[in-house]
Amino acid sequence: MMFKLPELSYSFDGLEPHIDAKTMEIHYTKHHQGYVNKLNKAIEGYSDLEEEDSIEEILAVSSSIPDDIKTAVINNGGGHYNHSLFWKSMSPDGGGEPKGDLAEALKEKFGSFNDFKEEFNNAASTVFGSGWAWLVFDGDELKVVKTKNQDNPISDNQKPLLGLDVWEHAYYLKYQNKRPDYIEAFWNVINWNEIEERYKENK
Ligand code: MN3
Repeated sequence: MMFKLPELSYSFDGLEPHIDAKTMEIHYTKHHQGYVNKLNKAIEGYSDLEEEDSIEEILAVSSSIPDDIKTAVINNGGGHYNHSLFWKSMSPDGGGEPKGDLAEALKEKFGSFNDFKEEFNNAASTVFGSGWAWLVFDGDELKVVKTKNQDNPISDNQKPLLGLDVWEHAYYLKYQNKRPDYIEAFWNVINWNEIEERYKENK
């Protein structure tokens, strides 16, 4: 199969003023599309990989990726996976706090929603250079972790529930060097319904 850009469920200006339309447009049509194109090019002719149903399956067993294309597949496949999850993690109706089981689990693990938010913000603001901050399941434990570049928790046998892109391309047009302002804005658009679903599916 050829990998494709997933459809967005909102318009480029749907997350304004928190995520600006120009950043969304470039991020989706140039950066994410670029990862998809390079991923497809990398696996061309590698029939085992071309026949995989999902990028998750490829990333989960990265030891089986041929050495000559491993870096390209991890970088661009990770880029494709991470951004696909990121777009779905945001919504024009987002923000607020999670409900139900996820809310309880966050409280149990971190003390309170605000304590979780503080730990996540700390991870996001201390990624050196380009990378991501995540809320993941590690076994049956919730954890905040960070990854470099387009690395993904799946490759560490963790299940990502929420991820924040802190590459400069994700915020520089609007926030310039002020990454903490972008991180704070993200909380206004988090699609907790989606994260709660992911929590239930992976629990
Ligand atoms: Mn990005």
